Amino acid sequence: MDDANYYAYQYNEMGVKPKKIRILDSTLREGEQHPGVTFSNKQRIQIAWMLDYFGVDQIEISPVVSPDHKEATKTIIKQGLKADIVAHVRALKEDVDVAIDCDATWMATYLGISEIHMKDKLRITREEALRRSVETVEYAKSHGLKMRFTVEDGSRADPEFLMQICKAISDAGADRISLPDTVGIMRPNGMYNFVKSIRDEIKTPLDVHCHNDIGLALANALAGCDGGADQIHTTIDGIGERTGIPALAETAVALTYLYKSPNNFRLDMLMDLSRLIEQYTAIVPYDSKPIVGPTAYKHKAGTHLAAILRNPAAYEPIEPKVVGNRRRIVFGELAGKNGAAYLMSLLGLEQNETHAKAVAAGLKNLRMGDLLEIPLDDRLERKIINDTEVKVKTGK
Ligand code: HCA
Ligand code: CU
Repeated sequence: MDDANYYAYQYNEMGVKPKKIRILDSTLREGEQHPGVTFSNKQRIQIAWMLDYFGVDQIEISPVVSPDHKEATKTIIKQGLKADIVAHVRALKEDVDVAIDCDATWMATYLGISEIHMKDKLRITREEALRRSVETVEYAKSHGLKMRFTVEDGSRADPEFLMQICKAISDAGADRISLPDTVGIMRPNGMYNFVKSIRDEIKTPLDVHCHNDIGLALANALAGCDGGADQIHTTIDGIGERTGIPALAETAVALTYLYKSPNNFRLDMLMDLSRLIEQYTAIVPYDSKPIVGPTAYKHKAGTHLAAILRNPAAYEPIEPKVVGNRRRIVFGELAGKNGAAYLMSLLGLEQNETHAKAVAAGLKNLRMGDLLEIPLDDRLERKIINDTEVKVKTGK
């Protein structure tokens, strides 16, 4: 671990014991619910292989959406991947039958349990919701399936009813319970309290599924894990209904570096996974997207360039190559004397303090914004750092 981060990590670790937090990736289920996203079966299979190689613990796919999806689910299950393949279906016997027909060993089923979901969406009473939940779990368990039950819209459900349902499905043998913040309404402390309230009463392992409607999905999911959950739902690039759920890249990096969770993720695949989705969906990650966005490792201001040239950790939390990204520096109005000297050394020009200052002033006076962007590799960096150091320092 980088020394530069030492004190920050000390604050982070205060009172938070490292524990293993798993990832369920739902690119093939929640991700396909993103407007405009639909994969071919070949693409679904490739995504599953790559997610498995990356090291996620579970991969979720819905076999009930279309015959195509059912086919993809069957084929992916047959691949014998390390990750569990979780067939995601509604809380209905006929849907459980589809999972069984796919030869699933793991399935997940969901039922809305907030008043608005029961009254206006499903048109069922609490009693019916409770009965349907228990019956579905019992039915799946009687067929030897491992199963997760999702109390959909759980963060907006009456806490007493939520507890009653969770106890009932847990007693019926559910292997995991997913506590979702379906409309992304929680703040981190709220998510902590929500999960903790269930954790204190029920032993069943808990998932958190947090939507990003207000931009708090990952923060909430992590707070939920502090509250007792041990599995976070993600998708590649965070795609999903509306504004989606936590991005795999941010979640995996946060778990590895900030939470010290022992996962063995192949973090250097993160850029490639993002590119794969870009290629299959034409959804380009926005510029400043953490970890995989085009500017995640670009440095621009003169003061930043000067520091980056001596030690990149001055303005980077983790090295770009760790996540498959690349460091770039941007030359333009803000490049300053050090940036200019760097640029001159790249062009093979002789540099000294006066020339470097003149070039910096020239870049500023052009008023053309960013003129040039250069990707760096270790060798180039070392060479230029040394040259720039010597020449700018001595000013000769
Ligand atoms: C859905 C709802 C869901 C389920 C989450 C889960 C949600 O679109 O089917 O199964 O853990 O956000 O509540 O995605
Ligand atoms: Cu969701």
